[in-house]
Amino acid sequence: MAEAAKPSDEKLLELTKDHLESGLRGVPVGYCTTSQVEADKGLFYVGNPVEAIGEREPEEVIYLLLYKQWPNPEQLSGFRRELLSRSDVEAGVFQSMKSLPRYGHPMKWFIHGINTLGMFSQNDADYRKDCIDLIAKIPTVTAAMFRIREGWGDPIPPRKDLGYMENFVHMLGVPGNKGVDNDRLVKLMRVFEIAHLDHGGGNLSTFTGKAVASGKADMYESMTAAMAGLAGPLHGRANQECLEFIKECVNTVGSLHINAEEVRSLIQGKLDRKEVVFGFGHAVLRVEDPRARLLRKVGEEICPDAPLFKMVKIQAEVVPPILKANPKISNPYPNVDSVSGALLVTCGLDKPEYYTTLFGMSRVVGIAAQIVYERCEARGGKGIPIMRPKYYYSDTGTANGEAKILGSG
Ligand code: CMX
Repeated sequence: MAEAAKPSDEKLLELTKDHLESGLRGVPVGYCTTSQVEADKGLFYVGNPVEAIGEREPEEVIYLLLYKQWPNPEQLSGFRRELLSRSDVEAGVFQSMKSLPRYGHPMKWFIHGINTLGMFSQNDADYRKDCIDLIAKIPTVTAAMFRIREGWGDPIPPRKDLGYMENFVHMLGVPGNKGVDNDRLVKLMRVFEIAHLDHGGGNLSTFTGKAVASGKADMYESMTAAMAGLAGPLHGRANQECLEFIKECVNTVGSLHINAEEVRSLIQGKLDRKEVVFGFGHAVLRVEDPRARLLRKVGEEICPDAPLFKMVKIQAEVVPPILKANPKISNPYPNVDSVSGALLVTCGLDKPEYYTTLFGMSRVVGIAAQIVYERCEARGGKGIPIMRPKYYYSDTGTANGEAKILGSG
């Protein structure tokens, strides 16, 4: 078990003017009961290092995040039945998707799907019930979004004999003429799902979802807001940008004989031109993201010789020493997005603009679990109050000017 950060009753943080306009970096605001990110170790789900549990059944890990303990065999099969029994989605959700413009970004479709799902739910603001409903239905909605937007055909209903990710791949029904091997996609999606389920309490999408829920917006409204947060290029959409970057590197050095020396000079050139080296660095971690290792392990199983994956592996070796030479870069190591896109392409999901929706499909779980805690369990069950941070009035329009403090609003 990881050593959890336990705040004492002592003063937690001396707030200074430097904390203003810093995106709340390092400002403690609450508790997260599902996961924690440790700068020198990585991500833990309820105390379990994600790298050690990345190949378990996705439903087991979802159960762990929801109930804070591993399920026994009966609990696991009961939970699976529960998810399956709630996995069907009203036809009206799909009908509404059919009217959306194909050129709209998939994240906008995904957000629309969650919002519409909320309209078809009983809307009784029962966070616990809506949490399980949303987790059960989100693979159905995501798969239908792919099929309708890509023109692959009508949505495929869930099968009651398949596991959570097996069902997703079944409902996706990626057309066979792309040479897709579904077993490989299943293997990848099981680990991808687990790797993206949760990431502590303070990441933008999670924090946004909880903030919106604090006004007692229901689970679907809160999740819609959370996913809009995830859609930004500095947050969830980084996985789309990372694949574009790897493709560009392969196109530049050629796919036949990817040579470490050429990759090294390509990366150095990018840094010299002040360009971003995608797939490297992290806002919190100061070591390699263990999820990158986890996904590279899957890559060794499903596509060891694919040029994009070879580029991922060479970059993991040659990029950190180059980035380390720049003292302002806090973390020179690979992050989770350095790998995932290259693997998805080799399994037939070759359009990077969809990758954030796959991230979202998984992250819905952690955010929903955290919303349940904040709405139904925190403060002895009362829930945390509506969020209302303080802002100082400034007529200079800049933090560099002296803020006029007019009292609380
Ligand atoms: N390439 C180029 N410059 C980088 C860099 C990288 N991979 N990582 C950090 N830097 C730069 C930052 O842009 C920043 O520059 P300025 O001072 O000019 O603004 C400086 O180094 C210091 O940054 P930092 O303290 O190391 O990192 P931040 O917390 O500011 O940013 C992150 C973190 C992830 C946005 C940044 O490392 C980055 O842009 N990485 C590449 C994009 C990427 O892979 N994103 C996926 C993140 C995955 C995840 O969050 O899980």
